[in-house]
Amino acid sequence: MTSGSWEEFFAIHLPPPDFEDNRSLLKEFCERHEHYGNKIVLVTSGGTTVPLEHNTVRFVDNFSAGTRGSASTEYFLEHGYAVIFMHRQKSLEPFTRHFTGQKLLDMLDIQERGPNTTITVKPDSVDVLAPILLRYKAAHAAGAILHVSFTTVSEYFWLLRAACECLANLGPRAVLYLAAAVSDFYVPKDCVPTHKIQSESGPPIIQLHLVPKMLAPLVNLWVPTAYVVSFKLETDENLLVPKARAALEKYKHKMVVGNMLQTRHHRVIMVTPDATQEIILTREEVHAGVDIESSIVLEIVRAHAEHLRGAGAGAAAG
Ligand code: 9Z3
Repeated sequence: MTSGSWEEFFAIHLPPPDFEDNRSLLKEFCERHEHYGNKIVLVTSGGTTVPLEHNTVRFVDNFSAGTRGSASTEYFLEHGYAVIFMHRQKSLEPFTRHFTGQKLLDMLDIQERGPNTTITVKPDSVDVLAPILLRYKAAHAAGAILHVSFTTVSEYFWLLRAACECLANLGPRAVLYLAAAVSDFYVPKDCVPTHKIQSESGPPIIQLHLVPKMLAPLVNLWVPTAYVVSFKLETDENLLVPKARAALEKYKHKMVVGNMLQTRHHRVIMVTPDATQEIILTREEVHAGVDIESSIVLEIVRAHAEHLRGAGAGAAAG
């Protein structure tokens, strides 16, 4: 079965209620960084949902904790990029990702002396907290990061297109790092019931439709000169490189980062039109808490610099 067109998708699915607010934030952020001649990367992160009811009790979800996107954001900031962090609500975020669960509370001490309560960071936690807090404060003080969030696949597409419209003015200075796990399937709006599906009606038959491939208009129309990196998630090793290469040939963007669900935190394959490069963390590196994203981002920063030199040469020649 073929999917409808991307134009049809936007015609049928209305923008989310907070869309105009987010669009203004994106516009202001991009204009400011464009004015200062900065590079901007759009990092998408986390999984999209497909609601099965308008008043949603059940939904289909795509797996992603948001580790890839949130960690990569920190490394892009370190390399001097301004970052639009477009993430699934409640998935991992840069900086706070280091303190999930009870970690933050375990770093604190509390003393109650009469009416005065004092909370302090435990001395051995200061060394852990301080460098992260410094980087967090610096990024926010410089206005170098913008958070926007989505939940459903339709909200994701509305935000993605809006971000691209704002990034278009930056031309080759924009990078798109599409790490979010985006559903290939959805239930079109008209087929979604208003209320909770009732079990008394028997087992529901839910037909999923194919989501239009947004990478096509994104590369060809929305940000034609940006450096676009997509991610390919597979569970069958034999499909990984062929499917990454096929995506690159079909959409003609710059890079596909392939990863397997089971090994995604210590092995990726970066596929470009003329090379395939594997990054593997050693057991020791994994044990020492090295993020594979530092190497992925470093490679992309290098490739983007090359892209900019090419664009500069093109402009001079033109
Ligand atoms: C990825 O492959 C990401 O690397 C992960 C990161 C989702 C595996 P975590 O957030 O996981 O660290 O837990 N993202 C892209 C997945 C995706 O949906 N790709 C589509 C496809 O493969 C569209 S490009 O067809």
